[in-house]
Amino acid sequence: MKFLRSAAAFLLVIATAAWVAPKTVTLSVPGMTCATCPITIKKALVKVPGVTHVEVSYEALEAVVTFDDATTSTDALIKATRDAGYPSTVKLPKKGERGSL
Ligand SMILES: [Cu+2]
Repeated sequence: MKFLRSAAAFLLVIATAAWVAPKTVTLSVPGMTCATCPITIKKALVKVPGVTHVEVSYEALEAVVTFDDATTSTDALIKATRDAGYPSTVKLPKKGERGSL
């Protein structure tokens, strides 16, 4: 019954993944000056353990980061961009926008 056991282990992994709710935060990164800046910032953010998705926009001067709340924190993300040379702050959603805190 080796198959059943690995199937059970697989289901457990799925259940654990569902238990940990991913969190998405938008960081304002005003220090971007050219089209390659977002690449540098994205590289720095994906290196942070727990980060699952990074979207950096040069036009909007912001980084949208999805991460595992239990593994990392917004502070760690801000530190990562700062260490890469781009200080950032949490962008609070405007009133009426989706995902308000
Ligand atoms: Cu640049």
